[in-house]
Amino acid sequence: ERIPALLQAMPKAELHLHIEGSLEPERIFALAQRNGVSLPYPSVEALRAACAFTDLQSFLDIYYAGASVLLTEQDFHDMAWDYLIKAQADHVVHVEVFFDPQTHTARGVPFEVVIRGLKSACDRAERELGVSAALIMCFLRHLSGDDASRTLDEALPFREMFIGVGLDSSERGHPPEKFARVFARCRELGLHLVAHAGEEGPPAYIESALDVLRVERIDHGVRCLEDPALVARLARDGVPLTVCPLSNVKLCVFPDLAHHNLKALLAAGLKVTLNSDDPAYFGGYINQNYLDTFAALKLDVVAAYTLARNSLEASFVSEARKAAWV
Ligand code: ES4
Ligand code: ZN
Repeated sequence: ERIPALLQAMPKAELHLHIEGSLEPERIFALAQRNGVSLPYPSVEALRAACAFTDLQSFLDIYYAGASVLLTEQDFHDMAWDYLIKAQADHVVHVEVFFDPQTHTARGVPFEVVIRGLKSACDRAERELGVSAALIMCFLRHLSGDDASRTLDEALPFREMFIGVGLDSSERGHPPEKFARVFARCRELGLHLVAHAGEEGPPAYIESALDVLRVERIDHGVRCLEDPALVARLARDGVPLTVCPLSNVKLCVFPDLAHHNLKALLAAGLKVTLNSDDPAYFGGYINQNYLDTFAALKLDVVAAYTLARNSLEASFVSEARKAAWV
């Protein structure tokens, strides 16, 4: 078969990757030891066993526990560097990395420690790996809009170190409207805007992410198919969806990859991209998402090129650099 070789070798962009979700269990335990942090799991095996998720919240509980071992600038640098090495091996030429500052500042880790550690790894990847890497700061939607606004205040001295903002964490019961004011501020600052919507939440959240937050991309968005008028709008406007198939299966959005709606999303003319979300928790990095999804859905070479091209086009790099890629 030539498709797996093509999927692996194709240059691609990763646009939906939570850096805290790239912490492998072994690394979590090593950092817990190094930093004297105690974990609610006695061993790597116990942590892995706890990773039988039933929904988004059951995952987030473990994800936040895992992130609690991160304390120093070096910790954040090492985490991002580990990921960037793997991205290079998967022929990722550009990545837009999500990070969750509130998870860390709430534990007393200064914002500056988080962003300096991550940014130095991104800059190093550009120099040493030939992978371009940019940061997108995500607000936690289970917290308040005011909390997000205070986080933006803390981030302002580091404005040049990140390219955009996003919205993640528990979706149900936390509509985009909660974050209208902080996103308006971010827009004024010239930041790129994205939001998780339509992963577990209803299509109406995708609509309000577009209309109220004015985002440029939708993270996940797979539930858009429940609203044909919304699908028509997303297709007409070429709004990219950053789909994460292995994540969707692990969080029980679909029973298995064979039942994933990726094919229907593509058939509807949507600008779909494939991404890994939280690779350490969901069973694979970006190429694993491509390989397993293509095998399960029997996708062809045309789909491979379409998805890779979409990922490059949907990225926030300059149009000049895009022209050299595609
Ligand atoms: C996340 Cl899969 C997913 N959904 C929402 N928020 C998240 N944070 C990390 N992974
Ligand atoms: Zn996500």
